[in-house]
Amino acid sequence: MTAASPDTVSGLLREIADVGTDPVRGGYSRPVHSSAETELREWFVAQASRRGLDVETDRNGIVWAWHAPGGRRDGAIVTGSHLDSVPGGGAYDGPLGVASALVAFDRLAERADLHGAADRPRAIAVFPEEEGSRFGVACLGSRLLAGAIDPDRARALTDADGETFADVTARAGLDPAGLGPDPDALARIDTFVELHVEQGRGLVDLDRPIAVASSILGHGRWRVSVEGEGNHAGSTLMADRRDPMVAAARLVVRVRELASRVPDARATVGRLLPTPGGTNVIASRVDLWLDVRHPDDATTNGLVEEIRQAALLCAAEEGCTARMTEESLSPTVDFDARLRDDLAAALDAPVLSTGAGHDAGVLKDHVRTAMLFVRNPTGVSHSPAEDVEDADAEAGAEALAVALASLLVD
Ligand code: HGY
Ligand code: MN
Ligand code: MN
Ligand code: MN
Repeated sequence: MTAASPDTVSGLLREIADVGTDPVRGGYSRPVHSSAETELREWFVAQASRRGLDVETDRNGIVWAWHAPGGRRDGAIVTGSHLDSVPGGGAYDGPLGVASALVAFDRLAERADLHGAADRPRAIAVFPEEEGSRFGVACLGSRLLAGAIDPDRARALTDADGETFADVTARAGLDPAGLGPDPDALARIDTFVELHVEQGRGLVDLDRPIAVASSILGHGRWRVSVEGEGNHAGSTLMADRRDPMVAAARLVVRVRELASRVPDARATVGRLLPTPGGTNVIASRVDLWLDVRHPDDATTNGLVEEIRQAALLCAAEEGCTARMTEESLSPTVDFDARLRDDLAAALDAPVLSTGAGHDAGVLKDHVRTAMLFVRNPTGVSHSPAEDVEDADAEAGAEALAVALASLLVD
């Protein structure tokens, strides 16, 4: 039995509160394999090692911390989340699940009422590039693990500086040729439970600290490239312009109009990149990235097709051309109903859906999967305004420990 760990979730999060702060955007910018995210993974490895867990990084860059009595790993109960962030993200999206997993493991080790099946293997997993903020594909690590992305496509993904995921993977000490499906790793997992800050106000409105997830909204990402004619801002008359920025701006407004007509649809252009991007330069090209979500996948596809048509029209009106390419698509995910209901009963917690994607959503097709949400008083996420009260963070770790203990004796 390890000595009682003084760690609390909020205490652990305070240890990393200065890592990857973003003075320009506010909040945190911790892209995968950046110095900040690497520092966070090293912090996790130290925390896990201090707890006597066997830590290893697999060929997809997923960090696993094992409690494997007698070296047995099959039938494992696994929890975990991610440590990378969106640009200017909050302190909890990802790290709350990782810190809660460490504290839940402490409680499983220390508390007889939570001891579970002592000989049952359990692990904490930390997935890389969950946000897709650097290489454009969300849940890249769990998609590679599950065979949900072609490894050659993953290797060739590039960041804003033109670095490939293969280059960055190699620099992180991994063999890019090793990236790809890992059926043995999946086969070892009996159940995966991810704890995550709620990205919405469901628990605030219910005045409850914890929820069990029912589903994840289907969502996808598309890149629209608008080509025009770059030129001098001063010597080009207005009548002589083919300005892709104007076409792109019209399209952004059109996206809002089209999505607002579809009940429960969400469509966002959160990123727009003019090339070359000079104040006194008419852009030659503008790239914008589209995020579209809806519970019904066919409705998502229909709305995306309308937006594609609108892109062609907005471009043509400005003498430009446009093309749209799909970057990633995740169907709506319904979590295991029996597990959902068992956990909701055991935790006396409400069941809520989420509009945010998660690694659990990728694993769900391969292993029995559940998610727990912890109340976020602001309901805001992907923003420095994201928040979790200390007491709710502890309640989350307790709920996770109870959930894991119940699964360990399943
Ligand atoms: O974009 C999402 O829904 C998730 O936070 N990666
Ligand atoms: Mn997240
Ligand atoms: Mn996120
Ligand atoms: Mn997520």
